[in-house]
Amino acid sequence: MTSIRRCYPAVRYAPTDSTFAFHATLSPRQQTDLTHDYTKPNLTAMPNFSLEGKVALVTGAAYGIGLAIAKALAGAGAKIAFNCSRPTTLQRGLDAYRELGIPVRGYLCDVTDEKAVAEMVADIEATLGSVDILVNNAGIIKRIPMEEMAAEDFRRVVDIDLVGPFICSKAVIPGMIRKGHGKIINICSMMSELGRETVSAYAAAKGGLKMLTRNIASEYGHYNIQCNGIGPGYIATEQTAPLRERQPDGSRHPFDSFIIAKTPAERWGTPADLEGPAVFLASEASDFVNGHILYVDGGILAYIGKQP
Ligand code: NAP
Ligand code: GCO
Repeated sequence: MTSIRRCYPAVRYAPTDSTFAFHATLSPRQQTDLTHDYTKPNLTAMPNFSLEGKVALVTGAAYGIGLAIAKALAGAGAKIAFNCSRPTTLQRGLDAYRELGIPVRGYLCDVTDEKAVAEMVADIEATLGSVDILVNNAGIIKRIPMEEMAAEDFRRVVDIDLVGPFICSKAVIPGMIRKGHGKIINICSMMSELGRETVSAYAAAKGGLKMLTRNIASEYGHYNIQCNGIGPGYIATEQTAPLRERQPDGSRHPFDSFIIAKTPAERWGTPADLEGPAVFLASEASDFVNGHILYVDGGILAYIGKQP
């Protein structure tokens, strides 16, 4: 009991007269937060991971990481909307959700088009309800040595991977403020922390996305909006397929072997590896986690690398 008490500031666990006097000076939401009596821990209770009744928009969720995250949020009870920028991809996504038995609203909407994003969010509000959870997942990469890269290519990557999350977040934040809560999850990258050859634009965008995450948390935390990032390690999707292509002699791609050696888990991640972290960051269980980047990388960032 003593150790539980030590974990919380005094006003949170001591239901004394002075505590109630302190409540009176706080907003209704803060008062509600303080009603929990930490002197009586319910050892059988789980934190609330349920997303029952929540509305989630996952951008670029026709396949790959976005689809896996949307599936997990649906499994936890959320109603799902997704978008992508190409008609063939939209159809592919709609087919995938139908096969999974997940009701979904799919939109053809480029995340860089501010007007289209605003219209999509308005339609989601009118049909499913206002967005409680936004996952900024849509993204592209161009692997081009920097001295050969056209500024136009650099701008396109930054536009989709960084300006897109700004536009989508901006579109849902007013509804979250009205509702009194909201969760924004930005899909970052190893390249939010590390650089490597050929990915200058992607690294610049994903590094920027990490800081956009912290800034949204800072600017809107007092509205009970949590904005966190997930930083996937190397995940086997179509985006990374060229890095895993078998060599003509059937052996592994050198980059594939490099990643296995760089990852303490000694494997590539799968989209499913991101499901639990996404549900956690979308749920009440993470209500005091804000501006954090949760790296889901099999240990890459912790590891100095295999000794020769
Ligand atoms: P993916 O397989 O290439 O899927 C990307 C999705 O984004 C597609 O549905 C795509 O559909 C959509 N998209 C692309 N441009 C868009 C735009 N302008 N507007 C709307 N949607 C757009 O990628 P992934 O590997 O699943 O990665 C998903 C996210 O995780 C990306 O942000 C990526 O950078 C990040 N990430 C991936 C890895 C990895 O190892 N795979 C690791 C770290 C982070 P359309 O083409 O139809 O638009
Ligand atoms: C690359 C990769 C990466 C990953 C991912 C790592 O070319 O290095 O595509 O950037 O996709 O973002 O976390």
